[in-house]
Amino acid sequence: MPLNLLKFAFRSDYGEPRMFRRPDRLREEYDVVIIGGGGHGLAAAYYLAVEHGITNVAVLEKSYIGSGGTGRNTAIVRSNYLTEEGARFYQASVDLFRDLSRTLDLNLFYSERGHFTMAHSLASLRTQRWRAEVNKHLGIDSQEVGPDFIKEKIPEIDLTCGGHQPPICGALYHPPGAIARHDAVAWGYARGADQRGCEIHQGVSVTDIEVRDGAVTGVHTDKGFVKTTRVLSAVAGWTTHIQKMVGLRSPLVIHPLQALVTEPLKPWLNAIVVSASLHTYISQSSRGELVAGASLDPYELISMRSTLDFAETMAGHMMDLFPFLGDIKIMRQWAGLCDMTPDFSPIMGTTAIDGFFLDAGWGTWGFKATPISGYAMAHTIATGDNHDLIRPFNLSRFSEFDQVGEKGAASVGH
Ligand code: PYC
Repeated sequence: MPLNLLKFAFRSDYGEPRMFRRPDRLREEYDVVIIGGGGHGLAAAYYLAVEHGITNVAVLEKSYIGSGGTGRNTAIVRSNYLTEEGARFYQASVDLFRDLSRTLDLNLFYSERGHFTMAHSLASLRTQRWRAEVNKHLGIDSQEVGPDFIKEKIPEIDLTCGGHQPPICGALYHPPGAIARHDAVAWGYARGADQRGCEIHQGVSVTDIEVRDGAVTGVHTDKGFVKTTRVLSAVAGWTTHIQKMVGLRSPLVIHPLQALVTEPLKPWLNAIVVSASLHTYISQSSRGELVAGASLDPYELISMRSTLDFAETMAGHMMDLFPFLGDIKIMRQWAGLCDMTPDFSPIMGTTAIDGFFLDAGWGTWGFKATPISGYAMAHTIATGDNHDLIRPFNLSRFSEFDQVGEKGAASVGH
């Protein structure tokens, strides 16, 4: 072993640059406190600094950054949504993602693969056609394709599903569909926010939020109280816990969502394959692993345990689509928490509590929205006015009967 490496291994203080600083204590007061150090919270901090010059910002993360939904999703990025509001919003995210490695000066392994939503019935094909038409109307690259096209692009697929499932009769094809290195997105935003003066505090739990006369005045944490008049909650599966601290109600329910990766294989799958009927999505990561996920666990639960039942069902569906995977080993499986809304759209923006902002309702669709949610929430916090792109997603839509129904495009049937 080279001497320098040996010396490095035995050093007690590592001289290597860290991605971001670790401040040892909280300040007395911040202009903005962001609860949740996932991609969304960190992106909001980054854009508050970059776009609005607001740098007296604390991101409070009870665990380590990216330990929640950011590190637990299957890293799919797409904008082939069913509603105009949704498609426009997610397309703005794709636009930011495309240049994000350069923006953050960090390789995010952003890789456009083409995204197929397979239909196994005429009813499903009709939904895919509907999505394609909405997308085209907004200039988003999506089209309905037939079995020959699918087979040409993905020669390994068994369109008959081995006779175990209804055969694939067509698909929604969305060429910009991409995957990215999800942890790196969190690290990149964290580093960018930190370099501009924002503070990232890991291992700090928020225990309460102080509200006086309908306005936020501070945040209680297990490391002390901090004054602030603006709080963003960006905690996905923990939103129902935080919203109670300010007395807000929302229609969110929390379900686990499970996923797995296989052992690495030589590259063979260049597309992202989703089957809405099998509740299955599969892609191949830059490391060669197949990353696959299912629909929500069918019960409300705040727990991130994995189940054998999921692994068995998932393996079966992977083999329905790609029978030769029968000998491949599953390496890891995990679960994340999904804060589900009744209309399968997020909840974003201002609330009835002055200075309390919500970035929630990310269900199974949060990772792809990371850049634009950060951008739009930063605008909303800085100006006090909801960014145009997120106006349709305000919490008030549930009391005003103005929901944005995205169930047909939320990746897999739920
Ligand atoms: O919305 O693309 C998506 C997705 C993939 C996995 C879960 N949701």
